[in-house]
Parts: sequence; C-alpha cells; structure tokens
Amino acid sequence: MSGGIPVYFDCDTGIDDTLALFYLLSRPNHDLVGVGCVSGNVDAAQAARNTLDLLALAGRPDVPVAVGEHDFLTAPYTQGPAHIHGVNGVGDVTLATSGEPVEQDAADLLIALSHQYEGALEVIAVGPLTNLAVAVARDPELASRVARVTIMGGAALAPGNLSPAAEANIGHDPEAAAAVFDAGWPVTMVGLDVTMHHRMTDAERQQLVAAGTPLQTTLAEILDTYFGFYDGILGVRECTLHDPLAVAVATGDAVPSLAPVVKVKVETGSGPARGATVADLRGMYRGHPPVEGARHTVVLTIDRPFGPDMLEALLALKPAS
Ligand SMILES: [Ca+2]
Repeated sequence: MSGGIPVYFDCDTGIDDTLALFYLLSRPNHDLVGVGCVSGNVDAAQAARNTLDLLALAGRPDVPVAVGEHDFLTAPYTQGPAHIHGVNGVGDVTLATSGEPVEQDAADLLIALSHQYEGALEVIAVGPLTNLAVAVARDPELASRVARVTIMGGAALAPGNLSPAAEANIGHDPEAAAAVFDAGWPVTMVGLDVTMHHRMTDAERQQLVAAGTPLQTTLAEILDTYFGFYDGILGVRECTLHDPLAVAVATGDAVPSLAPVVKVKVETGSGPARGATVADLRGMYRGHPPVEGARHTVVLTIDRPFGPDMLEALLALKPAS
C-alpha cells in the first residue's frame, strides 16, 4: 500500500528478521519504503539477498533493498551464528532468487528517504546499528528529519545474550549503538527485558504449516531451525519474538505497559560490560518521574501476549500472485 506512515527498516535477515519483515508488511497503516541490510546474523550482502527473496515471496518486489556495512565500526565481521539462523540466515531453506539490491548503500538510502519523508520517516532497526551510525556520521542533520527510531536491542535490567551484559545487536557494534543513542532523535529500545517474554509456540507454527500456502509453508520451514535452537535455551519448542515485537511497538500494535523515558548510555570499554545498555532507571522507586532532556524510551513490559497477534498477521499475509 502507499500513503501510510513511511518506514525505513534496517535488518540482518535472520529468522526473527523474517518474521519482523512479514509482520511489517501486514500492517495496514504503515508503508515500507526501504530496507537497509547490515552484517549480524549473516553478512550484509546475504541479508540483502534474503530480504529481496522474502519480499518477492510476499508479493512486494517493489521495495528498495540496500546492502549496508559489512564490518562493524571498530571490528571486522567474521561470521554469523549458523546454529541459530542456519548458514544462509533463513534456516537453510532455499528461497527463489528474485531482484537485486539498489546501487546506493544503506546509509545513503536512509538519508535519501529522510529527505523524501522529512519529519515523518519512522526508522526500525533490528540488527547491529552500524548502518544507522554511518548515516548519522555522514549527515549529522539526519536525526532532525526522522520522526523516531525503534530498535530491537539492549537489555536494561535483563541479562544479555551475547555476553552476561550485552544483547547481541548492541554487543556486536557498541560504538555504533552509542552513536545512535547519542544522536538527537528519539529512540525506543525494545530489548531483552520484554522480547524474551513474547514467544511463538510450536502449535502456532503448525498452524502455518496447515495453512498450506507457499508463503506460510516456507515460513514454517524457516522457523524449524530457530525452534531447534530455542529448545536448548528455553527447554521447550518455542521461539522468542525479538525483532517482530520491536516492529509491533513501532507501529503501535503492541502497547507497552511500562516504558519509562530516560537516558541510556552504551558501554564501549573493553571490560566485561562492553555492549551493555546502561539505562538510568533510578526513578523506578518513585513511579518514573519525567527526566529532563531524556528521549530514550525503554520498554520494560507489554502485558498482552504478542504471539497470537503475530500468528494472525502471518496467516493473513497473501503470497505473491
Ligand atoms: Ca535481527
């Protein structure tokens, strides 16, 4: 559709990125106007390949996809967690190859869209924040033209998942994350505090299988790898809904029940807290009074389970015609 709220989506596709992309496409009031890909679950080029193929599967080959940064700001990208997302990022399912990325890189695509949709563009980032940091460095005025940035990343009170302190998206490129939090735009952080508590069950995955359409069947197949990994973490065949939950918060479909607006700093030192998101939640004992100059919304709880909404959105998606 067009005429909705314009969204630039930055991702490292990835299985939960796949869910997030499809969830975003299902939202009637939002219009995906561009995708930038970054290294994380797979390298940026493979993430773009996956994204293009998934967009074609969902009947949206018109969405521009840009390859972004291969390496992190201060470290080379080496390899992704194949035991979680498969070697190719989509559970080692072979997708039909469709389309090519645009010539500009992800940072330039984001900057161009911020001019085209000045003041209205929503940025949703569900991978390492390297592309966003590069864009901010390239154009320091970028932050003033973007309505809001919503990220899947960080852990304010919960433990990390890359290390005891760091969530993976932040921990892979802490310098980039620090630059994104320090830029002048409002940032909504949907981190492990909340995403670990919203899951898709295997019974729900089976409903995708039962739908029998190529889109839903392929998705169920992709999810099989992810469920296998999470079985070892959660002790049950379910998966957490990290990236799609960030999309749902950005679109207003998932409404936080506790989300103080505070100041967040990212630890960029080399010690054990590298990549930690240090959220100033000292107001918690006084009902989180307003903090002057704060513009980081830290989502801590969403009372309504997101899994059923996610499934409903996936079942309603129409395959490519
Ligand atoms: Ca991701």
